[in-house]
Amino acid sequence: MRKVLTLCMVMQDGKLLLGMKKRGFGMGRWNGFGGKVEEGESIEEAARREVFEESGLAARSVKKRGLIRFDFEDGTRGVEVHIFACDDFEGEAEESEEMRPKWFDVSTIPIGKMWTADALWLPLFLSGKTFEGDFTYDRPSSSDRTSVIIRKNLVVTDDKS
Ligand code: 6OG
Repeated sequence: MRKVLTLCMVMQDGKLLLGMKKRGFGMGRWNGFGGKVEEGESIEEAARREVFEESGLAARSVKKRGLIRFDFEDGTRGVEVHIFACDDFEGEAEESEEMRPKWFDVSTIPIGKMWTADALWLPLFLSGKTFEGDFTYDRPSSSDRTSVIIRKNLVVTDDKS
């Protein structure tokens, strides 16, 4: 079974809060905040809990924006990442054991130091769309090596334009 994970992109005044992952899966990359859904909690509750644990921000509400399944050709177990937006929160972002948070202008997002597929779905996210996709990477990213996309599929699920 795939691991079910959350990923929450926190936005305020046109800026995006990212965290530099200090340990574990995706270490050395900037990313949104999130982690595993625990037993007895909904995916949305997990998203809010992880934002608080990793950034210190108390999310009053989050909105579901995307679902992406990631697989790895090297045999690393695949993950199902539920992507949320949050612009309704309290507190100031603070460094945690797992993440060093920083606000970025949308024009200076460090896309070269994020997971490779983020360059494809983040523009959809930033333009307010919802989306679903499947990506296969060769293997997980590390601080000095970016994952390579072997297969990809990404669709907008609410195109009202
Ligand atoms: P922990 O294992 O540290 O949670 N995550 C990914 N994020 C992006 N942008 N791309 C991926 O492609 C990802 N795979 C996992 C989900 C891991 C955190 O990293 C996210 C979680 O927020 C493979 O608890």
